[in-house]
Amino acid sequence: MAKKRSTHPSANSSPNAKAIDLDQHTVDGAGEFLTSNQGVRINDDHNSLKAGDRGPTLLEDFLLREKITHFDHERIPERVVHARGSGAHGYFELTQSMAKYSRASFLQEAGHRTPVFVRFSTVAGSRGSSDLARDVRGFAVKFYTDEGNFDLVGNNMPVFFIQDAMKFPDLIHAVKPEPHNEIPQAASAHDTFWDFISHTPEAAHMIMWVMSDRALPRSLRMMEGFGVHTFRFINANNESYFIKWHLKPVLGMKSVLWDEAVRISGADPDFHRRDLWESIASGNAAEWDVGVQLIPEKDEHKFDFDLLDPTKLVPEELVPITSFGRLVLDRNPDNFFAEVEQVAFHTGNIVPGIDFTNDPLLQGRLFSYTDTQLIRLGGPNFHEIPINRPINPVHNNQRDGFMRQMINRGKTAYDPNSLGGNDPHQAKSSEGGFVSMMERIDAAKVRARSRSFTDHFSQAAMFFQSQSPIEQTHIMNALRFELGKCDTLAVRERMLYLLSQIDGGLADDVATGLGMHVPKKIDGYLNANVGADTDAKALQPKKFVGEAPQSPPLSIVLSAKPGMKTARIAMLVTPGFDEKSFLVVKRALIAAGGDPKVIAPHAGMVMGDEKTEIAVDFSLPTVCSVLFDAVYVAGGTESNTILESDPRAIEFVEEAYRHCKAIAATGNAVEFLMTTRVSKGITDHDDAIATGEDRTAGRVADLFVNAISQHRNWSREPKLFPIR
Ligand code: HDE
Repeated sequence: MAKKRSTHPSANSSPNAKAIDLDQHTVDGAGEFLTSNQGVRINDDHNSLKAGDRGPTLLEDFLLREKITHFDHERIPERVVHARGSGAHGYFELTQSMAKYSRASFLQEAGHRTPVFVRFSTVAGSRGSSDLARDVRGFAVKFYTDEGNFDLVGNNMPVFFIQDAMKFPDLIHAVKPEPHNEIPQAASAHDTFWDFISHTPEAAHMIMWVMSDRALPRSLRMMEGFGVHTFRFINANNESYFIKWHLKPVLGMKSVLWDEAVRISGADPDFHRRDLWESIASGNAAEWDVGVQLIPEKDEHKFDFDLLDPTKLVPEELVPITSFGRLVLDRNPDNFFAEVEQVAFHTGNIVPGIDFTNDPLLQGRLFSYTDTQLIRLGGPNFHEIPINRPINPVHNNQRDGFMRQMINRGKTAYDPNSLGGNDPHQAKSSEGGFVSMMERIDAAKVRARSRSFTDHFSQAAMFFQSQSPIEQTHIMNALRFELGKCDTLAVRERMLYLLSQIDGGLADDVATGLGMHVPKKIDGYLNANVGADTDAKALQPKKFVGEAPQSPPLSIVLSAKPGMKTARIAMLVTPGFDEKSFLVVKRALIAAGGDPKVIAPHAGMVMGDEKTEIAVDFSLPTVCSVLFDAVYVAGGTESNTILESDPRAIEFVEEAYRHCKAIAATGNAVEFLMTTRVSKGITDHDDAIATGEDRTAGRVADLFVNAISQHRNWSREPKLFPIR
């Protein structure tokens, strides 16, 4: 059983602390006898105890009862939100001391490493739902610091739908499957969600984010993370700075198209989970630059929005990000349930040097997370589950409860005491004792929303207008899709009106897709989130007029980082493939950091023109091109005739073309491409299509690598799908 926590290998502040060590809790059973939970060796695990081999089973069969009882209790309630998740271990390395701003021990010495566990998630779907839902992604980081656990329970979008925790159950009930028929799963495209949103203009900014490509990440390793709320850093002199957390993926941000997302959901609903798992297993750690926007206390009111309003972001043009560390995920969990399912995050898990603000959404979260773990993990001792334990020792007078693991010695479980020497005892702040920031509050007790929270459209407009034209089109198409799935006309109408308050052009374009007109006014008020005695009229947001300031970091396309590290490339081969050109392309892809996979009409081995056999990674019927970033078709003696007669091969390349991916072909595979819709791209000299003779494979490979490094050729999309 568990050693004393103080001997935990990660508990020292060694800069080499790699990841939280759960080894002391892991077993693999290799070479061991099968036993009961009481340690009794089992002789027959296949047959129950019966009165005769054709007779009734006996109640005394303690082995059968134990096995079945445990099985019957295998499920715990899934998370109410963020049920679908994936996790990984790693570390946070401080690259620059933040001692000037925070006294947190893990932020003092550059080079210091803190073990972390991260859980990514979607929000709306159930545990078994697809990874590719159009949704916000949770990005929750548990830092096992040597002063206790600090949890950054963030998202991949920097703002939220609502401003006050009181609205959270309404929001979630609206987005979850409708209660009468439990439809649809993991989707916001239905009446109740948009009905709620159409009455909730404070969601306008977040809606722009959720309808954007940010909601469809290519990989969990390629999305940003944000703390969302404004938090505080507190330094050793008790000076406070407002902070906004930012995590920027080293691989850059990348997304998929909605059409791909829909297909991936069928072809591989574990697409993100698998991608994270496989990349870590193959030695490619996922990495983010970690930083904060720092705002001195005196600047609290210098913005034209309220720092406490979680529907607002602080544009990087106003406050640049101070980057100070690396978050690296380099180890897969040993057991999904024990780690990813049982990990319990809590916004209230903070350490000295970090503090909260009065953001009313954050304040509500401070209640919710413990409460939810109590029902989910079944009692008050969930902090003792290995993945949730801090790496430094825990001593207090809390006792007993379901599943208590700690065996406390001595007879005192109260404070103050003299019988136990009054230990454990309090720590002075100079000894690391946590002291809340002394914030002066002098106010009337009210149930109200601050007037400084009523501008709902300026930042929504800023986000929309900061997108590249292609991303704006994706937002428009997303809204056409989502509202097109709403059965109730009044919901669509109110949404069109709400969109017209953000951007008239966007509202008109969405309306065209719905075969409707944007209404000039709607019945009742737009903002229905007011108390019964409140004057609703005074709380209606003002339409955004004019041009919004541009913020390029808000756009994935405008802030793209070229590169193809870990890109997955399909190499389509047929028997008799041209080995030389195949190898030239394959080597170039690997040299550029790509991950090529061989795909052939059948599984097993495939022989090239020089009689070398290579292993097939996937047969054509088991995959489709949405699972890859790019496609290369190898030439060969018969490649064109074999592929031309295979509808799956045709679909494979045409789909990649439709999704603006890089495509390459050598030798007579080019003839094959010319028989498909890709021929249009070849004749149009599309930048992301590289073709040539087998002997020019080197040049083809260079062009191909360059095209994959751009991720997508977005200029192809308007040619294929002109807006109507
Ligand atoms: Fe959460 N949220 N949340 N949330 N949240 C949960 O806690 C809640 C909010 C976020 O991988 C729950 O353990 C309330 C914002 C993540 O385990 C629950 C409010 C942000 C995760 C809960 C919010 C988040 C959760 C469900 C409004 C982005 C997954 C199960 C006041 C900054 C953590 C659980 C994981 C999970 C409540 C709003 C992020 C019910 C009441 C804003 C990443 O406690």
